[in-house]
Amino acid sequence: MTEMDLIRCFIGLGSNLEDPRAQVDQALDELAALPDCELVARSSLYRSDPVGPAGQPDYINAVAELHTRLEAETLLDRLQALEQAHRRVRLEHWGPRTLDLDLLLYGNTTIDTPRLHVPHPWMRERAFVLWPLAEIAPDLILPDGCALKQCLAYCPMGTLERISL
Ligand code: ROI
Repeated sequence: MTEMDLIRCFIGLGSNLEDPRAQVDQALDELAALPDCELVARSSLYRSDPVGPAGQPDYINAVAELHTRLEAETLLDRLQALEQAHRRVRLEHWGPRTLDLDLLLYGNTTIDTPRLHVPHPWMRERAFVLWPLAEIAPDLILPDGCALKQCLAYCPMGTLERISL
């Protein structure tokens, strides 16, 4: 695999069920083991208040930088297979989950298909995505030319807490 073949991707990880720290740590190992992918960086773990229905447990979130030569839809298949392997249950929209793996960015590409929206449509509004992302890619420019640092200025850390690597 030559450097030129690789697309620089970022994956958002989140869990709030069944030992969320272990879910996210294990998922990072599983991302590192994906064929045709290289885990280049990972953020610390962050504790975040749930966005969505109240009364669900806090989340553990992180972001990983993955370089891949997989097509975006193929990478999505791999991510969904990992979610399934974590026995992800989806009882309600925006409800609690054992593992969420979101394809945040796929190189500098914008994708809008029925299955896949990249950049992730909500990422700019979510401190639990932007701050871990900035930890590993502070100088990132989004596909529309907006600097990540600029997004941070509009999305304060709030109650997001960096807990550990
Ligand atoms: N809230 C937080 N804090 N972290 C998440 O990863 C997360 N994921 C989701 C919803 C339910 C929107 N809320 C979240 O999908």
